[in-house]
Amino acid sequence: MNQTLTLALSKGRIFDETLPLLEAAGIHVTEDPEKSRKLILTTSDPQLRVVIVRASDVPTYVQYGAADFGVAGKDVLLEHGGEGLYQPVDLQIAKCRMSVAVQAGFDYASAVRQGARLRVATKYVQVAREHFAAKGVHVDLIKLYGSMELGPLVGLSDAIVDLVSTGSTLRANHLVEVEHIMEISSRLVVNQAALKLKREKLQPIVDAFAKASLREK
Ligand code: PRT
Ligand code: MG
Repeated sequence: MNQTLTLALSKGRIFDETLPLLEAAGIHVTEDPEKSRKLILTTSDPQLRVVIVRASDVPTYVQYGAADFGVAGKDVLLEHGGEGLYQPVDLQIAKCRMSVAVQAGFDYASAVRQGARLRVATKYVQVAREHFAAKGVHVDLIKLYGSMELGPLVGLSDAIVDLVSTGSTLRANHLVEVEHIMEISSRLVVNQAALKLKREKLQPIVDAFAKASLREK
């Protein structure tokens, strides 16, 4: 069996924060995705290559076996559904939280108490739907693909569900966090067939990632 492995990563924080984990597994990525337009990167291991895809596409590449494994945020995995994916390790990287935010002046608590129907803009419709349903809050969800923070400022929505890390994006746009939905970190995702067929090559890397991620906690 061909033991060549493909790892799917997204540019930016996931790539940057996965590099130390790869180094811990003795693997060095020999090209920088910020400097090159290449979508397939070589590594110091001739049997391992890295493909650069959109963060939200990582689970899809791994699900279909176009990549054997990848790194994806819990936010992305919850929206994808995780079908066909084995998730052996919480890597404890790219950490943030998912929250509900509204414009500074908007009385969210009283709107909820009065049973108002709220318009909520978000990229995370699955998580948002479950969150508000569990609280018994009636919402109309508006699907966006980015810049959710703009929603309340231009009257598109009453609230947003978005990821927050330092809080500076919310502050810069006069928004305040009113509810904390969940903590987010990135997971290693592995194609289930690859795990069986390429275990000899894959397992040591999974183990090295697991060991290195314990230090991130
Ligand atoms: O950018 P693109 O549309 O291609 O995709 P993406 O936004 O999903 O990718 P990327 O690389 O930005 O994020 C990859 C993963 O990093 C996400 O899936 C999360 O699991 C994780 N992560 C960790 C974050 C953040 N922190 C984060 N702060 N993802 C996004 N943000 C954004 C947030 O949406 C908001 O716009 O940063 C802004 C808030 O940051 P603060 O520091 O101002 O609070
Ligand atoms: Mg982004």
